[in-house]
Formats: sequence, structure tokens, C-alpha cells
Amino acid sequence: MLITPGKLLAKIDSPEDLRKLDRTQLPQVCNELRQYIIDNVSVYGGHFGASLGVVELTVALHYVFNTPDDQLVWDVGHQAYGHKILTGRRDNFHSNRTYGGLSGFPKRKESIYDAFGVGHSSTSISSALGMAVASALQNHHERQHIAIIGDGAMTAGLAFEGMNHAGATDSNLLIILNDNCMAIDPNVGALKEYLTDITTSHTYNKLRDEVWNMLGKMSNFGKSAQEVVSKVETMMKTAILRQSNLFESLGLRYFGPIDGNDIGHLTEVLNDLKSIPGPKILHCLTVKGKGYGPAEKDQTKWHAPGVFDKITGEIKKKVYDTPQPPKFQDVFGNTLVELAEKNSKIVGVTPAMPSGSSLNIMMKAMPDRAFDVGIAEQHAVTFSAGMATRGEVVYCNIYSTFMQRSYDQVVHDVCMQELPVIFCLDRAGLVGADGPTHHGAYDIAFMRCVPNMIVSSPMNEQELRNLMYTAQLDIIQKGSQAFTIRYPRGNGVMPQWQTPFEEIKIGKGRKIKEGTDIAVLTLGPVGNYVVDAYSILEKEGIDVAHYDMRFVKPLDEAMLHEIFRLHDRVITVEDGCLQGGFGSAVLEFMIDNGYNSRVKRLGIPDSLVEHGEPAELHHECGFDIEGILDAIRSLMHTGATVSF
Ligand SMILES: Cc1ncc(C[n+]2csc(CCOP(=O)(O)OP(=O)(O)O)c2C)c(N)n1
Repeated sequence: MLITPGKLLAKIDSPEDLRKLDRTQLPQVCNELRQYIIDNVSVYGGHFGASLGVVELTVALHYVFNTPDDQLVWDVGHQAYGHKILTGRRDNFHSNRTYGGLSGFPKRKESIYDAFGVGHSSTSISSALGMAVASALQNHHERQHIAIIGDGAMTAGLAFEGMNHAGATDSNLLIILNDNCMAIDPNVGALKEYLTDITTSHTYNKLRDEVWNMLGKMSNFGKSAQEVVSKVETMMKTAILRQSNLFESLGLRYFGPIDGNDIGHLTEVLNDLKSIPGPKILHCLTVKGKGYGPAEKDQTKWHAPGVFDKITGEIKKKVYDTPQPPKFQDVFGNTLVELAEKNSKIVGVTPAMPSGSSLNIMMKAMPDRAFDVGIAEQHAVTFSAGMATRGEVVYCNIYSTFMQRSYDQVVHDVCMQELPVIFCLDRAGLVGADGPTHHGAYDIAFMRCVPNMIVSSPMNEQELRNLMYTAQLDIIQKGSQAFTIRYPRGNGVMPQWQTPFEEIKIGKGRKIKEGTDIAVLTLGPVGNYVVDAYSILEKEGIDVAHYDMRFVKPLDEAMLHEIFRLHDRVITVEDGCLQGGFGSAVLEFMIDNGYNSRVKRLGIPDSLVEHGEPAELHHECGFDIEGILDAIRSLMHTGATVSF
């Protein structure tokens, strides 16, 4: 479907074209950009509310600053659609997030305007500071470095580490705090309260108006810039510091709050700030979903709504005649409440993903026992560890990819202290359209090498429930090991998923199918591909044995002895990295025990897998049905035993 940009937007092939326009034309550019985002996302899907909220900021930044020489660093990057459209990617924007198309996030390989690749939050301040320091070292003192960070992303420790460093330098760094009071769900924590206080403070606002009036009068700072700055500072310091401005106390000059959806004022202010040296922060208030009614009203739902009817605001969902399997995340959310009803020690933790993880079900049912700690994965893990020391049974739910942030906390604060925290890793494996920054590729490898850690993955909803049930039984019985349960994004395979709880013996796999020709060992839902391949293999006269191993640590050694005794051809399948993953664990067992079967491992290769539909990506990596069939056929046609 052809989406036509408005008159002005159609002529903007790069920010240079934008900068040729008259200031008075900018409101129209904003309208057209907003409309183009609505037109595209309604048809092709993607992130939505965040990009609408920063339309004015995006236009103002590219209008005022000399991009790409000046460095714009978007935090998280889910709000950068307008930036992509203004920087030469307008006509290809329909391919956003599709296989072979544009990435949904800024990406260095994609454009020189994407100063830093993102996807995970709170990296913008540190990376922009690094650029600013490098520019100074290279004598590019005129270059500007701008980090655009949301109030949600600002809650992470990394953002504070960046500010702590920046405030002690004289770097040419401008932090734009895009404050819309939202993360994906409403933002949480004391910082949020602080930002609201500073926004509504009467004294502060009066002073701010005076300051901006004064700045407004100075059309060109020129040589008087220093003088103005010091006057501004004196005024700010006397009044703002009296209120102990957090950012000022970290050594950043604080400006704002201003209306970040007012393009006229924004361009003036940014222009003024260009002449003010040193690290500084501009606090902008914006509305997530700005300009599209339904998205302004229900900001969580419209964070990434999927395709929708832009006229009625109806989000289009596929309609089915028969009951469909639930999402794994909902099985997690509902099962946790069921377990917590029986065991008052059970609590839930999420770092800023209540709706993404479905912990919001428990937050609603048991608000005192479910915690959203903000975008703070490291804290989420250590906080869980602290609760575990006092006997709480903690289900800490973190997306596999974001767990990478908290690895030291897993090692140092949980496993070394023999604390039994239960980690539920959602979005494990290839996630699809979000691409490489979000694929949960590495967790099997990085979790299985840590002592005092159990690592498991359910093949279906029933196994997820039973693993969740088993994890808390294990704590009650032993209580000294962490327990990881990894499961993917999206739906399972069992419409009737609310089965009675059954304990799964830790480290026990299950043989799903006997067979004599070849053994296929799977971990997690990829096992369903193998089940779907049975009938094709049968027709081809290949008798496959299939084992759902369930645990990668501890491995089911008895089962593996049986497998290697009976089979000289073995295939392992996992939705995780091949380096150090499940297949590697099976190989280690084989070598350590003196077997020498021919083993083929299927999984994520040692290269970045880009974005696309999960089925496309599984196919690319060779572990969809077709890939598994090919591997089985080719192994059947090679000599079996390897000679060493
Ligand atoms: C480390 C990390 N944790 C969690 C996420 C998931 N996530 C994506 S956007 C988002 C909310 C960001 O809020 P904010 O920075 O305020 O931006 P807004 O969407 O409000 O514009 C979250 C939690 C992430 N991208 N990175």
C-alpha cells in the first residue's frame, strides 16, 4: 500500500532539506510527519506512542543542530521513527521491522544519522558523553552531542552513572529529558515523583519564566554568552538549588521544564542552548501518543498496538473460530497468582515490564506482593536476592535479552550466596521484529555455566506451569539453588492449558517418541517443530526418537547414557546460541563419557540474526521444520560414527 507524505515532508530527503525551510513552516512539517507515522504504523505495525510524542523534538533537533556532524543519540530508539523518516528513510519506511527491511531502532549500519545503535534503554548519556570526550580529544570543540532520554529510561542505574561522570567534565553534552510520565506502563519510583514536583513547583516555574524571558531577549549570545550563562546560573542556583535540584547537584546545568510539544519554543530554546558550554540537561514535557486521541488516552495499549484502523482507532486482532493457545506470558502471569494464592511467601518482581510479562495480573490481584521496580534489571535481581535471604519465594521475571544487564547480580548476589531466586526469562530465543538487540539468544549459555543454578525450558504451557510449580517446591524442600525457566514470546500450543500442577523431577527429561534411526534432543518449544515433522519422516521411512530434555542444567544423564548407547546419530535443537548452549552441553557430556556419536547441533549461529517474523528467522537459522528435516536427512545419509 502506497503511503504518500504531505507536501513539505515529500521534499525532505535529509535534514539539510529541513533546515532550508522557514521556521514558520515547521508546524506543518510536524503535522505531516505525525500523519506519516500514523499512516505507516496503522498499516504495518510497530512502536507508536513514543514516536508521536517526540515529533516536535525530532523536527527541532534536526532543524537546529547540524546533523549528522552533531551527534543525536536516541535512548532505547523505539521513538526514532520521525528521525528515520527525516533522515533519508521516508520512502523505505513501510519496510520497518520486516525481514530485510529497516530496523525498528537506530542502527549504525543503517544510517550515518544513527550515531549509536540502541534497543536496550539508558545507554544514551554514556555513549553521547563518550562521543563528546572523543570530539574534544580530536579538537572538534564545536561539535554538539545530544542524548534524548525518556523519564522511564532515566530510572536505570546506567543513566546515573553517565550523569555522574558527565557532571564532573566540561564536555559539550546536552541531555534532553523527554518526560511523559510513562515507561511502557506508567513510570514508577521516587525519580518520577521528583520530576512531577519540579514540574509543578510554583517558585521554580516563576523563576524559569524569568530565565527564559531573559534568554529570549538575547537573540544572539555571541561573545556575551558566558555573561548570560553566569547570570542564569546565579539565578538558578539561588532559587533552584535551594530546592536542591538533583541534576544541578550532579554538576549538570538544568533548564526547563518546557513544553516539548511546542515546536516554536523548542527551536528557540535549543538554539540558545547551543551557545551554553558544558554538560547540561533540558527537561521537556511531552505527551506520549500526542496527536492521536486513542493513543493519548491509553498510552500503554498504544505503546506498540499492532495494526489498526486509523479512523476508528480499532486495533485489528485476528479472529479465530476455535479457542487458541494462550501466550506464554499469560500462562506465567495466571499461574503465578494461582501459586501465590496457596503460598503466602510467593512474590513477583518485574523491571518495568508489568504488561509485557503479564506480572500485571498479580499486581492487580495482590498489589502488596508484586513489584515493578522501574527499568532497573540489576536492581531487580539484587532486590530479589535480598527478599530471598528472608525466606520470600521470589519469581523475578526479566526478558532474556534484558537479563544480560544483570549477569553479575545473578552470579554474585544470587548464586554465590546460594539464594533460591526463580528467574522467569520471557522472550527467550529469537523474538522477531524487534531484532538482534532483543533476541534472547545467550541466556542458556550464560546461565548454565554458573554454579548453584538450574536451567530449564518448557516445551508447552503445561510444562511451564509445572516448572513454575516445581521451582517453589524445590525452594521449600532445599532452598539453595536459583532456578531459571526460559520461554519464548508469543503463543504456546495448548488451548486447554490450565492443567493440574504436577512436580517435574529436576534434571529429568521425557522421551516423547521411540525410534531407532536417529535421536533428536530438543529444549523448549522448538520441540513442537519435531513433533510436526514425525509424519513426514515416517513417510520417508526414517524412524526418529524424540526427547524433550526440559533441563539443560542439570542434564538428564541417565537419559543421555541411553541415547548415546542406542544412537550413533544425534541432533540437538535449541532456540539459543550454539556457542556454549544446550547442544554444547550435550557434546560435553558425550566427550566426558567416551561416546562418539555423530552429533549435529541446530540453533542460533555465531552471527547477528536480524529482524523478521520468528518463522523467517528460524528458517534462516535452520531450525524450523524444514531445517530440522534437512538436518535429519543429511545425517541419515552420512556415515554414523565419527572416528577420533
Ligand atoms: C534495559 C531495558 N529494559 C527494558 C526495556 C523495555 N522498554 C522499552 S521502551 C520502555 C519504556 C521506556 O520509557 P521511556 O524511556 O520513558 O520512553 P517513552 O516510551 O515513555 O517515550 C521499556 C521499559 C528496554 N528497552 N531496555
